[in-house]
Amino acid sequence: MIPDGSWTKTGFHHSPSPSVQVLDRWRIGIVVALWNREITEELERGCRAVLLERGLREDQIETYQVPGCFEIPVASSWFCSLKSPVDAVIALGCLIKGETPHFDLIAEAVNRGLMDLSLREGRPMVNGVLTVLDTEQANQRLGGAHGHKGQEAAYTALQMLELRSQTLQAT
Ligand code: RBF
Repeated sequence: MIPDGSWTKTGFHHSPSPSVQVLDRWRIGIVVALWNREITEELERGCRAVLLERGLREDQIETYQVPGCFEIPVASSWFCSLKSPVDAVIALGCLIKGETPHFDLIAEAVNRGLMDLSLREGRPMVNGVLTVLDTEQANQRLGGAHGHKGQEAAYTALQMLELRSQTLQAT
C-alpha cells in the first residue's frame, strides 16, 4: 500500500497536491542499476507506483537501466542533456557491503556524482541507492521495518519539484 504523507524514521514524506498545470509539465527520469536486480526492480516498482498514484502519466516518466551503481551519475547526466531535459532524476540501486569490497568507494562516487550534477544543473537528483550490509537489510527497506525507499525517493522528487515550482513563481 502506498502511504499518504506521513512521518517515518527517515523524515516526513508528504504528498504534494500540485496544481494540474504544474504536474502536467513535469518529467522525471529514473536511473536504475541492474546489480542486485530483484531489489532494484522492487525499488523502481514502488517508485513508479507513487509517481503514477500522485498523478503523473506514464509518458512523463522514463527509465534508463545501467549495469551498476557506478554508472548512475553519467546516465543521470544524459537525462539532463536531452533536448528537453527532465526536471528531476531518481537514482535507484543497491550496494551490498558484504559482496562489494570497494563498497565505500562506489557509494561515495555515486553520492558525489549526483550532488555535483544536481548543483550544476539546478535540478534534484534524488539518491535512492540502498547501502546495506546484506539482502535482509535491503528487504527491510522495501516495505519492511524501514519503509520503502523506492516510494520515498518518488515522494522526495515530487516534494522538490513542488518547491521548485513555488520558488519559480516567487521570482
Ligand atoms: N554495483 C552495484 O550496483 N551494487 C553492488 O553491490 C556492486 N558490487 C560490485 C562488486 C564488485 C566486486 C564489482 C567489481 C562491481 C560491483 N558493482 C556493483 C558494479 C559497479 O557498480 C559497476 O557497474 C562496475 O564496477 C563497472 O563499472
